[in-house]
Amino acid sequence: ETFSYDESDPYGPQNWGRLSEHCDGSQQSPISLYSNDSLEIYRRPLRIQHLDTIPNSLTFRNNGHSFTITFNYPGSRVAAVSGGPLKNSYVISQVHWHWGMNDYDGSEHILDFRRYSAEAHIVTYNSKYGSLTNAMNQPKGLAVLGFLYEIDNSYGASDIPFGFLVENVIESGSSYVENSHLFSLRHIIQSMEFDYLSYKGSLTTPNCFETVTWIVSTKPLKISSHDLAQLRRIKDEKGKPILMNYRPIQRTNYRDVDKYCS
Ligand code: SG4
Ligand code: ZN
Repeated sequence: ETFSYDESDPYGPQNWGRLSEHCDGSQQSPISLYSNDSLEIYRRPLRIQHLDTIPNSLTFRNNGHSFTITFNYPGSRVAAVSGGPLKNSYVISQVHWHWGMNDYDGSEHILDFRRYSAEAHIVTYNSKYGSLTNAMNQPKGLAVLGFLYEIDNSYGASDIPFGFLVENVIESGSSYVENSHLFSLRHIIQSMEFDYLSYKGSLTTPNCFETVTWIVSTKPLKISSHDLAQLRRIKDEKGKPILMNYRPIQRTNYRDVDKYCS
């Protein structure tokens, strides 16, 4: 059986614990974040190595739950993140998005009482584990960079042309490899000058492993209603469009959330 986001489904979010006990753990994600409530404030920017390396190829995939782009970097020049809260170098593996039924919900994290229109997750793994699969269930195995989106319908404001990107992966399980470069991480990480909040949490889908250092930018990106609507075209295993794919807010359980300024 596979999970769903439908509260009335036997494998909906409140029952993900049936699929993996980790989903009932005490350090789950997403949570509500507050940009001015942090105990610790650090002046330690993230560093991203080889951000402008052109991947050998990009793999676009619809896994039935989200739209994912996996980066295949030339071996010696993988894009990697370090600094900030990270004690090691984390290799950038893929990016995917979460969205909602309408323009005013869709993000997984809530920032200052506000749910944003969508959220991009750049998934990275600790280089000492060699691969995403190996790192996923290991201590400090993953770091996920989260970027929130707000609606901006003014001409040219939207950062990503989702229409082109999703075109060939509308059906669940479909994927295709692209060698030209119509998408780059620069669309999301526009500059290293962003403030962010960081806390210890989990993957937001089963198996919900509690191995993720979350790094959530407090500066929202822009998306147009039209581009956002393109994400709702992709279909789940039942052939129905995925209208929303964000997990409900989890208990913070007194975890620390630290603030980082660049
Ligand atoms: C989405 O379903 C992605 O498509 C998954 O990516 C991802 O799993 C999952 O979300 C959970 O990631 O940043 N939201 S999250 O916590 O990255 C992983 C793939 O399946 C392991 C490749
Ligand atoms: Zn995600």
